Amino acid sequence: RGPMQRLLVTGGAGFIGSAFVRHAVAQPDTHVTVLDKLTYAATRESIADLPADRVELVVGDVADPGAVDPLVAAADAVVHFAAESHNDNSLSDPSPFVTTNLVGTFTLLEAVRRHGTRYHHISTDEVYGDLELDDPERFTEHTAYRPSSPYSATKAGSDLLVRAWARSFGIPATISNCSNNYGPWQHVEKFIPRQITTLLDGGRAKVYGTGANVRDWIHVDDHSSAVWEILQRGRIGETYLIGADGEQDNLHVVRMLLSILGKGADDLEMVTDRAGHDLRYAIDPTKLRDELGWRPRFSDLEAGLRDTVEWYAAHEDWWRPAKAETEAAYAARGQ
Ligand code: NAD
Ligand code: TDX
Repeated sequence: RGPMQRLLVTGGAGFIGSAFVRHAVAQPDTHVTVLDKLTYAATRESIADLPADRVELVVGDVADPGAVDPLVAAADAVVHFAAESHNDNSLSDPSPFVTTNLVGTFTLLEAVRRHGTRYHHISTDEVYGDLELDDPERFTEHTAYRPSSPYSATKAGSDLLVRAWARSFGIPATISNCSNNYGPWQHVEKFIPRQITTLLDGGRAKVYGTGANVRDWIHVDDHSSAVWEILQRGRIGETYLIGADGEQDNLHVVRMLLSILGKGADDLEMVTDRAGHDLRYAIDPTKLRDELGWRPRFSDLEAGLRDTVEWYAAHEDWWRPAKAETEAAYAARGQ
């Protein structure tokens, strides 16, 4: 066995970052330091049960060079998940998106440049804008950037910073752009947890617009395994798209949740649409599959949703405190 691999995982107390930390710690000879600001979106509990000699939490801001530099210096690799992640929030107040997603990434890249550290950048398919419903093409590594929202524009900008730092300064970087994640520990502001918890509370599902918008769903554990493969075996300088052939329109997802929860097919309401709402995302994951042999474990969305519904039903103590405030913000916007 080689020496312990020391990972710095930013945003490792968030939904996807914490799933990746749990995945990484399950691999031999890996030590993880999490750098997380513990915003409203973080949950310490999601990584609290992991062995203390394998995981350390440092509370701090990725946009703070004083916090970032020594941690990057001590790491063999950085995996950068930390971000402001919710589109609707970026429409109400874009400011923290610019600071965290752009200045935060810049701060990490400068530290990576000083220390020559391996860097993996976590991004989203939203950087490519949206597709028509009947477009036979899906997003690939060659699709042009065309972000729509303040959130996706800051993610697109952060990807471009990584590409420029790789080309101009030769930092050893990879990027992944993943589709919509679902699974345990996702904040109740997001689509699937919002519907599950509203329905558990006896309310009606809230569908933006007509519900025709399509998202390409992937289980968060499949995202983690893909990032792990790219980190270990991806080619430096490359971008990989991560997706699991999970396209569904929002109305269909809501109807699956209604059926799983034993509700009527019409226990839903159409609410005010999101401004600039992207119509469809779809990932072509061919490169990731062919080059790295990665395959998703969760290929049945309905089965994955069943597990997720069960998880939320069993973890009300966790989501309950955030629910009322989140719904109040939605209600103020007619959503
Ligand atoms: P999340 O909002 O659940 O978690 C974000 C985490 O980052 C939180 O723990 C938060 O405290 C931390 N954070 C925020 N600002 C910080 C700062 N300035 N310094 C340090 N930590 C900070 O987000 P998520 O859904 O887990 O998304 C994680 C990453 O994956 C993001 O980069 C996001 O763009 C990307 N992504 C998300 C999805 C999705 O479906 N959720 C899909 C593709 C890509
Ligand atoms: O109540 C709702 N009703 C509804 O119809 C909410 C919260 C959302 N929606 C719709 C909007 C989208 O079409 O559901 C879809 C999914 O919405 P979100 O969960 O807000 O996700 P999305 O905007 O697609 O972005 C997500 O995937 C890409 C993540 O939040 C991003 O971080 C990631 O980059």
